[in-house]
Amino acid sequence: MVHFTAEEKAAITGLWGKVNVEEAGGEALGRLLVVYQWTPRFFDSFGNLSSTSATMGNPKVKAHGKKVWNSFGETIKNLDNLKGAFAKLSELHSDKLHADHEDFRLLLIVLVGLASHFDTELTPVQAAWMIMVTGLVNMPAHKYH
Ligand code: HEG
Repeated sequence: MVHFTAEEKAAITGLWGKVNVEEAGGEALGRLLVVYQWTPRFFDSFGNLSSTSATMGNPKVKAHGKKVWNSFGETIKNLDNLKGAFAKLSELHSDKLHADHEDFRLLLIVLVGLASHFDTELTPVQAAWMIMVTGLVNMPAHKYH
């Protein structure tokens, strides 16, 4: 279990504070679905994901993206116990949804790209931070053998 110093925690929380969850959630999920073309199969119930514009404009994508990032933000409040904070979601994504843990990394990479887009002060170092933290998240990973 990784232990963060107070400074590291402040850096992570500060960085997350710059992410516009309202907009970035749907954008990031939309980009994941467009760019990584095996990912829409998880979202059969979301309706039309057949093109870039259909995916980016799909209200279910926007709503779900927001839900995902809100939940991620909640978890960032629990940096001392990431594993515990993700326990339930981990179960859902691995046991029920069978999401590939590589897809989490990809989702986070699109988010980091967006974070720079929304906040021009976000430096590459900060973005790297986000990847590192979120790399820990890899929710379902510990469930796979
Ligand atoms: Mg997941 C549902 C969070 C990555 C596929 N995801 C959910 C839910 C949350 C969540 C909070 C709702 C749970 C509920 O209703 O009880 N997801 C979440 C986070 C992250 C993530 C925090 C990454 C940081 N999800 C993720 C990835 C995939 C995926 C990478 C697949 C490529 N999630 C997925 C699906 C559902 C959820 C298919 C169910 C959607 C539905 O039908 O409502």
